[in-house]
Amino acid sequence: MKSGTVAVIGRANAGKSTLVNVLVGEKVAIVSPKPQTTRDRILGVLTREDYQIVFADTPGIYKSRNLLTQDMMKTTETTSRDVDAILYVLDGHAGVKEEDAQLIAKYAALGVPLIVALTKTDIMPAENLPAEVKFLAEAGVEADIYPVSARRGRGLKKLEAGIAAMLPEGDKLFPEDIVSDRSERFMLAELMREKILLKYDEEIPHGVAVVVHTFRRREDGVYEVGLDIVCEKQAHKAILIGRQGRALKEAASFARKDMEKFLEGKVFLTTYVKVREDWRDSPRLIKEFGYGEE
Ligand SMILES: Nc1nc2c(ncn2[C@@H]2O[C@H](COP(=O)(O)OP(=O)(O)O)[C@@H](O)[C@H]2O)c(=O)[nH]1
Ligand SMILES: [Mg+2]
Repeated sequence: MKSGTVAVIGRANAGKSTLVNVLVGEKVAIVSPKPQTTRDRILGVLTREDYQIVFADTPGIYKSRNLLTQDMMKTTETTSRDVDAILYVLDGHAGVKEEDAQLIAKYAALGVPLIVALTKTDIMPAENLPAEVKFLAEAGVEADIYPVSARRGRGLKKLEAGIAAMLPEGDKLFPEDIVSDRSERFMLAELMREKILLKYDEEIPHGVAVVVHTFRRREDGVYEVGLDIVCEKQAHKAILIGRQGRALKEAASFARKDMEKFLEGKVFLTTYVKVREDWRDSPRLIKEFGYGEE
């Protein structure tokens, strides 16, 4: 049996969380077209007969602006130092740049095996692929490169085999029925944050924290989920809620549907919007809302 932890590293929006979700076969991390979607390290576990891969999805590589993004970058750095292997995710659609080769070299120098997944090949002209691979080789990247499309499910088997081959011999780290190290409460908060990321312009979701204050199952089987949606400014609160509460109602309704799928039961969802000025620069509030380093 081979088993080990694999840090999933790469630039913001490269497609790391999407790739982890399809490899694990379940949604363990939320996904959106905006950067700063993943705020914490999330473990996604893939168990097969002869190996177990524990993916550590990370917030990725950031230029830090506030304490929250600094914490997120720190999470990525500490995760990359404490694993058996690194999966570096490149966005094939955005195109590979000199900076990518430098980042790959930096993580390869940490001394654990590293492979590269070049993802989003479904939205990348096929003829670009050899050129991107050649560019990386000429920039000194020695790692194996696996072209994949998480969305279309292409190249995943080969990538999985490549990852498994990097792992050391060892017993399972998690029981085989576990897919994530995160609680149901965490996932409920994240599903709400995902819908906020999808619905509002960037400056709103980046300043939003979602906190679960109520989560219980009633006698009739319905789950009661109560969320605080914390934002940074009164003006943001007004935008979040929208005219006659319509905007929030719509986002919450999408979130509720996903929560019902996740919990496999009916959900009664209530949301309340609060303002906490500049919480992203407050170590106490970042911790209270459950983000950042443990
Ligand atoms: N077309 C396409 N889009 C993808 C693929 N993988 C991810 N995406 C999109 O890229 C965006 C960023 O994905 P996400 O997984 O959140 O990136 P992360 O920030 O690296 O975790 C989302 O809009 C995804 O739907 C893929 O294989 N093909
Ligand atoms: Mg992510």
